[in-house]
Amino acid sequence: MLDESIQELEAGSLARIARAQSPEELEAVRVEVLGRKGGALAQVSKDMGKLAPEERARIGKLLNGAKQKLEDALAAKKGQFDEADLRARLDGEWIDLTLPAPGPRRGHLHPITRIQRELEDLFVSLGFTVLDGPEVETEYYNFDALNIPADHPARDMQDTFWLDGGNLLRTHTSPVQVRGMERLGPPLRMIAPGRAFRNESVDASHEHTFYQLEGMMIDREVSVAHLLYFMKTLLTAIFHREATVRLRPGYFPFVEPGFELDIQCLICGGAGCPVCKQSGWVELLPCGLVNPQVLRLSGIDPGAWNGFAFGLGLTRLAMMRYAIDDIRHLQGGDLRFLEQF
Ligand code: FA5
Repeated sequence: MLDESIQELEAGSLARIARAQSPEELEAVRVEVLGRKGGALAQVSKDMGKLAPEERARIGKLLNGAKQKLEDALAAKKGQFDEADLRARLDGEWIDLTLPAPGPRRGHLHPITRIQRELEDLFVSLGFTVLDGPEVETEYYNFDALNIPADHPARDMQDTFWLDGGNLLRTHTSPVQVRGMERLGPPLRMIAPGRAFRNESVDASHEHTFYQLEGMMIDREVSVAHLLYFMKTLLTAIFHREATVRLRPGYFPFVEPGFELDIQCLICGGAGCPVCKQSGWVELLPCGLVNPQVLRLSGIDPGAWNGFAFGLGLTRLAMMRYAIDDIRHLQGGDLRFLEQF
């Protein structure tokens, strides 16, 4: 009886070991058959006490033999699993050291920087110099030298971030005109791209920090025709087609006459949207002939020289060029937005 159950158990277990598909399955067989408590072989050996001594020795031998065979079979099978596992890892973790390394991720230029560089190239090709000026300005350069004295109502047109000590964050790029006139003198052809800051509430077309591109030309006989020629050249270069513009009288103390050059809103095609405040037109390019008083304040004789100046809204230009319907996207830092350019 006992002989038979031991042989059956051995043969059945060896077959299960051979069939096992995973180390976990193998371990389950081991516990079931060889487990010290409750294992099938342990159950069999319990009955040995009832046997006669010679019979007990014979069955004991048989049991030990079966146990040894099963342990050997388990170890061999486990070895197979370990080897397969190692092979899979070696395959998976193999590195080809001769492959070229992945290069660094390339960035790209911000849409405003792209337009700024295009305009710089254009104006340099027309004989203009690119100037830079400080973002923290004195009251003199931001206002007084531009014919906006302290009691002038035009100061209220641009809400100013004042700093401790009386300096300010420049409200426009026009102070660089003054620095250019002082440093280089006439004749002068200069542009000054850069940031401007205004303490005003932010909406779809207004930011507290935005980009302008200032331009100025001083020569012997500069006229409104020169001004219009350069403005049209500028807009055609940016939009690669003739943009629809309109010219209105505009008031700035530093130009006389002054104009507002508006562009028909390219977001809505002139039908009206939040960017153009439903008017169909976007203020883009205030300009005019330089007020003789501004020349005089910078030491230039208005009897001998005159000129034009303009203050292009570079951020708004980028919005028109790329059909961006909210100015806040441009400096929001959201990569999903920026990666489109
Ligand atoms: C000026 O800043 C004058 N310095 C421009 C100028 C220069 C006139 C030289 C004549 C001669 P204005 O405040 O209109 O003007 O601003 C110029 C342009 O900057 C606007 O047409 C607009 O495109 C842009 N701009 C003004 N405020 C904001 C703002 N908060 N957010 C974005 N763009 C703005």
